[in-house]
Amino acid sequence: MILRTVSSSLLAALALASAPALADPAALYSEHCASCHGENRLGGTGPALIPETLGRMRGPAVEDVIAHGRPATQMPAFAETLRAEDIAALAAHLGEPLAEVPEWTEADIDGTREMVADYTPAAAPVFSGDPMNITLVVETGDHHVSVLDGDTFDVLDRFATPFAVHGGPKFSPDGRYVFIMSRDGWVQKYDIWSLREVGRVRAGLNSRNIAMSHDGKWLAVANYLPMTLTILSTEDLSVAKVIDVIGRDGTASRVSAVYQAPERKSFVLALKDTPEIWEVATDPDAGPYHEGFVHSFEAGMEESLAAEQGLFARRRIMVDEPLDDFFFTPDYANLIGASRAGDKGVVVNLIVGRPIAELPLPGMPHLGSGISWMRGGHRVMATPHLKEGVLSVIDIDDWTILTTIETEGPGFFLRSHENSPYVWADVFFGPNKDAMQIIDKETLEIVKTLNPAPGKTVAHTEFTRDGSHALVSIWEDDGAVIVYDAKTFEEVKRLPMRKPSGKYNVWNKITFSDGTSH
Ligand code: DHE
Repeated sequence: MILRTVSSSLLAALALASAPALADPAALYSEHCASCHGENRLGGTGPALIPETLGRMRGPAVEDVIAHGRPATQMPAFAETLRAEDIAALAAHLGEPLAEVPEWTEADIDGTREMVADYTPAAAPVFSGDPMNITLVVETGDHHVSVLDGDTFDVLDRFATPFAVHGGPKFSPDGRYVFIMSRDGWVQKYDIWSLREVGRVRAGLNSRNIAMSHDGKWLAVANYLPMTLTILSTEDLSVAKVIDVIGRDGTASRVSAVYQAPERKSFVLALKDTPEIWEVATDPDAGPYHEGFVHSFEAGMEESLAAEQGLFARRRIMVDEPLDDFFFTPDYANLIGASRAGDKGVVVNLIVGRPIAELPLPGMPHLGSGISWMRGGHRVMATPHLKEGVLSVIDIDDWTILTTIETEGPGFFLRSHENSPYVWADVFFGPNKDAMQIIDKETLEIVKTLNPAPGKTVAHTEFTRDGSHALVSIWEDDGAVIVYDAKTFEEVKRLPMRKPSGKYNVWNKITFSDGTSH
């Protein structure tokens, strides 16, 4: 008996001694990952493997991707090559922030610029449909965009995008070109008339979204890494300017998002780490940024504005705390930003350059998805909340909350169209994620709940140019875009797609349609 115990513990000790030690994750990275993802983890043929990118992606966990690869990509499966504990250590290593914040200068950006050599712009659209009724579908399942004819719903083209596209693609004001951004900071230019990619450039290392200038000449890219705003020429994607984002008190800040304010001929920036909103002029004749000067700045602060004039002049609007996720009123005179605590909306008037009202909006309002319309002679806006199953409806003439509409769960996106009497609201989070709820814009009552794919995530609506049809995503890898008759709510067509996320109609976007978030 004793003999048996001794021998089994001896065996265990021997087994432990002979087990290979846990490999160094950095060495594993260099051996197995660096050739595609870069020695510095900032990406190469594969995406960047840094927490800023990985932590924000929906999809299988990092360990799962290392073990099983990603279908239809170059990412191989390592389950046969690496032990489970090494995979776990490697995944943990990728979750660690980089030891040093890398530089990403104008020259670095320009070094990544690739214009497609054999691209020549078509003289007219190469398809017979209405170029203003094209709808783009971002398919995040395999990183592609499908180009849909908005009348026939035929797929005219399906092209590969950089890895992990996020936010709305932005169209040139004439609707011909579209710019698409990935979380890795790549910006891709695509010619809708020619159905061809024009080129791409890496404007940041980890980016949030992009905005188009009022005249279509400049594209701004909001970056987390490095903490900059990159402004590109839309013509050839060359760098026009890289602005370091540093608050008045010297704090460097990530840019949460950049928005286009065409009425004001400017970009508006939400800053993550400093209590300021920036406005950057896209008007070459912008005077010194002095509107509302006396209201927004204390005596003695004038010098910071004096030099700021002309193209890309910068104005600081001081607020009490960092705000992000902006909703803009259609005249771009006011924005509503969400506070970090996610319990209120702060209304900032861009003319006088200071907060003018506060709205109690608990449950993390998702103001960026807000849309507005006219109701009973008043302009109202509605916003979903990421943590509460309600939509808040706000009278934006007097900044009061008109009502809250209870939905089947917290939602992400809202959409309508000026020709539609309804708002379409998804219920992205929670057990009822398969529902799409339709709300009457006058009575503010839910009139219909659609369940096109029970148990699957149903999200994000876009309308056709005339508002006659609504397109809804089944947000799954073997998903679909469902085309509905927007009046009868009957399904007209189901187009199989790989995890379709956002959909963007050229006309609705370039005309800043009432039913779309800007
Ligand atoms: Fe988004 C738009 C921020 C998570 C899909 N998202 C936006 C915009 C911002 C934003 C600022 C407006 C940019 C624009 O269109 O110019 N998103 C954030 C976040 O801060 C958040 C909550 C956390 C993060 O990961 O960054 C976040 N977003 C997500 C997702 O998890 C989604 C569902 C899946 C994904 O692709 O990452 C997602 N966001 C989208 C989509 C839009 C978007 C599809 C464009 C909507 C539109 O109709 O314009």
